[in-house]
Amino acid sequence: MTDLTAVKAALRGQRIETPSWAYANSGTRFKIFAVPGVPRDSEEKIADAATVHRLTGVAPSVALHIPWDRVDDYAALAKYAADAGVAIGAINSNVFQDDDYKLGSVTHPDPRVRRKATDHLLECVDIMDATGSRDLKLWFSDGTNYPGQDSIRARQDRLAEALREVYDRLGEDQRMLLEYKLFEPAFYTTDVPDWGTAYAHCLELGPKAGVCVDTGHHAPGTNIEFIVAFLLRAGRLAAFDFNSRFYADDDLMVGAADPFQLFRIMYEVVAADALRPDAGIAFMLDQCHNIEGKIPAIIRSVLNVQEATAKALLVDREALGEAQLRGDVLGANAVLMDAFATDVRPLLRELRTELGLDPDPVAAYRRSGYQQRIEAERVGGVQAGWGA
Ligand code: PSV
Ligand code: MN
Repeated sequence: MTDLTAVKAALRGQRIETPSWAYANSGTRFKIFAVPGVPRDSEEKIADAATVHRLTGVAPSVALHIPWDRVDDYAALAKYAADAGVAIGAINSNVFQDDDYKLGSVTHPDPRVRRKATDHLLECVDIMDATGSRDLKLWFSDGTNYPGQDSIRARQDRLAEALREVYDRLGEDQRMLLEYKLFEPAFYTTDVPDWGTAYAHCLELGPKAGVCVDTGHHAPGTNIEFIVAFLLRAGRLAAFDFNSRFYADDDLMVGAADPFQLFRIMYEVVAADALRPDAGIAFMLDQCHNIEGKIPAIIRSVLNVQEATAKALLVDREALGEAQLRGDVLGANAVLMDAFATDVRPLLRELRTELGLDPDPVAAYRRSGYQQRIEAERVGGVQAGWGA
């Protein structure tokens, strides 16, 4: 039997970080649709993130992306966020949008470009010092498009050298999250293509380096929960970038494409007792809302993670363990599926009411008038965008 009070306590302590860029305009390489009310600067993105936290109660931090969130005074931005009710979370570096990075950033054959890219990563650590952020998230688009284009091995050496320099610059309580991605924009080799490569570099670097699992960055059919279980056992799972994919890196709302996969991932987290914030896993969203309302989509995503987590917490682990030991294949599977099939929405509504929140955060957002207000107020200026 699962203890419902313990399930609720775990859900109350859950923390999900939202990304500043998800509030901004985004799109595909074909078209970016401008949406009324979209933030024009980092403060407006933070205000939207604070709204999501106010309505959900479990999204108390917002990740920044540099240079999309470049400001003159980061301490002031952190103060603005704190006053709005959220903290600045991970600082995401960006070494993929400068003309110099056509052939790579930290793995570029030219040392001048490598220096420039590494300097940007070091600048991100300076920003973390000012915002009080714990995590530096690194994603490299580096790779090659054609066999023979560059030395695969030399690029690994260059990557290791840059990572070492940045790692050594980290403060005592700061961490490096190394994200991997199978392909895109590089179509032949990618320098950090998979969790194994990220894990090997983290091991070489030291305990402040951990892997970030972006759920959209795998080949179709990859068993992501296996990766999660392995990295948790090794103590090197540091973060998630949650989103959904049907085909490639679609960046759709988490839980939209495959809620069962999200449940299986969250079950591994729960089974490792890694849901607690002090377990050190950053649960972040990394999504783009190209055609749907951005703020309600982010609220929906937070609720989807909560629902998957509630189901994972409901797994009767004692019964599961017994069935596993008996070699009862169908019995063990049934225990897991029973939890997945449970409608946890009443439980979550009850929890929100206990927390003084509206039981239906999406409906509460629609009723709040916030969307109408930002559409009326945010006129003039340039809307923020993925790449702005
Ligand atoms: C790359 O596809 C990625 O997942 C990285 O996390 C980037 O920083 C982010 O997307 C930007 O949306
Ligand atoms: Mn990501």
